[in-house]
Amino acid sequence: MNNLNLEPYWLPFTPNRYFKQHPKMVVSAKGAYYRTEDGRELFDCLSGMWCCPLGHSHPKIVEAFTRQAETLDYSPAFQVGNAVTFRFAERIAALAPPGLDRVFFTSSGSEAVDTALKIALAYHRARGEGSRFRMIGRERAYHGVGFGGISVGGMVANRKAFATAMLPGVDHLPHTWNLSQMAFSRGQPTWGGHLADELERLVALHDASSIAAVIVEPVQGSTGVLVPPVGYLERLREICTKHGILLIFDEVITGFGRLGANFGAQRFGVVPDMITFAKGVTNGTIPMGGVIASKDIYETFMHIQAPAYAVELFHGYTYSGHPMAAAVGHAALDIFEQEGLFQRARELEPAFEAALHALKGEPGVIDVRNFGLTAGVDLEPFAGQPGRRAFKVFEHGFAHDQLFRFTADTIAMGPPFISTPAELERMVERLRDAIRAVKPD
Ligand code: PXG
Ligand code: PLP
Repeated sequence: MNNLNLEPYWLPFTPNRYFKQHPKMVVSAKGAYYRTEDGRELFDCLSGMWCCPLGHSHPKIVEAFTRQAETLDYSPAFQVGNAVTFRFAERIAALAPPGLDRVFFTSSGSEAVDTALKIALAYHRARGEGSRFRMIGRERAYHGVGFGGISVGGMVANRKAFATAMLPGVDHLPHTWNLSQMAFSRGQPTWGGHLADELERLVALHDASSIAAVIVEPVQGSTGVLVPPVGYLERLREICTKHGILLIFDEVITGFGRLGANFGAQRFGVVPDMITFAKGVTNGTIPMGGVIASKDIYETFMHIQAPAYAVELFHGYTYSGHPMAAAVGHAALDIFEQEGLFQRARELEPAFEAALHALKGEPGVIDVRNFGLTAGVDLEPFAGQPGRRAFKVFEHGFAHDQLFRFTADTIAMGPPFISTPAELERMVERLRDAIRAVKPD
């Protein structure tokens, strides 16, 4: 690859100048490992970017992919259907909590979020409550990079350059992380459930009649795995119900077994009005996302005052319900089911938790959080060098056969469900080595 031209490709969410000086390249992947150019195997500590829980190149997925490509590689998304996609919607609906059983497909999580926000607006309008236009997001949320997603999102770097183009009328709940109250919590923190009452404050400020939806990740993933305090999601549900506000769970990371249940909704026992999903639905092999809406939402659209030949929702993508993605998704669901992998994720959780919390006391480790097969390890930033410490841990890991993921000075972990306890143990030990090794510039 010495003569590879690195210039034309503009990498997403990557320091392009640094990368092109110090490229990190992988050439293939199998199971829970990537192979590097120099022939080393890297353990996939974040399951790709949270999207490959079954590992890479699973033979059943390769087979489904090939068969579908030979049978029906594409079919128009609008006005035409195919059985592979209809059956896939049925299977996704069956995995969702009762009452959530209508599936709209997109190609990514960002599109899923924008779709859910648009459904919320159009739903209220169809019910004669068009005054409900406000969206409530949360600080430290990641809802993708569409204009809707960055508006309800809570990451300043993703917002500041685009401030003039945000959705109008968006407000934010406070995030729930508090170092002094919950450092080194295992599972859900016991402090912080009361922070959901901030929603009542926003309702009092804006009036319920102007609020369309609240969107939250059950566990905030991208900003370092922030686990909801005990009682928090339940309280959000109560307040939304009381005021006729739709509750959207963005389960792009937490869906499809990551929390040891079908969705976070089931693990937490809280049922939203819509769930957004992506990533694990196809094991990351083909891009796919979507929205699972309640039957009530769907039926509202089916009862609009218009003839049956009129389109009910003016929204959709060229690749909505792509048959290749649906076929691969069927194979992924088959494997999840046949190998009991959501259950396995749940079973791996205690050992994963114990190994990670044993990092307490290592240099600069100020917090460890975990839930399901997700975890965040916070490092004290090097003085005057925010983000540098975690970046160096990432580079140390790359040199020592672990593909870590970092955000600011947090290391995020989300290993494949097929990981063995020994692999999880080794991943954490390599993290320990890296944390001990890195020094300020
Ligand atoms: N919602 C949530 C909750 C997400 O985590 C998106 C929406 C957007 O999905 P797409 O498919 O448009 O990227 C996400 C994506 C990380 C990481 O390292 C997380 C995401 C993407 C890339 C990296 O935590 N989450
Ligand atoms: N831009 C142009 C010019 C298009 O014709 C289309 C779709 O037909 C799009 C954007 C949207 O693309 P997609 O449906 O893949 O989101």
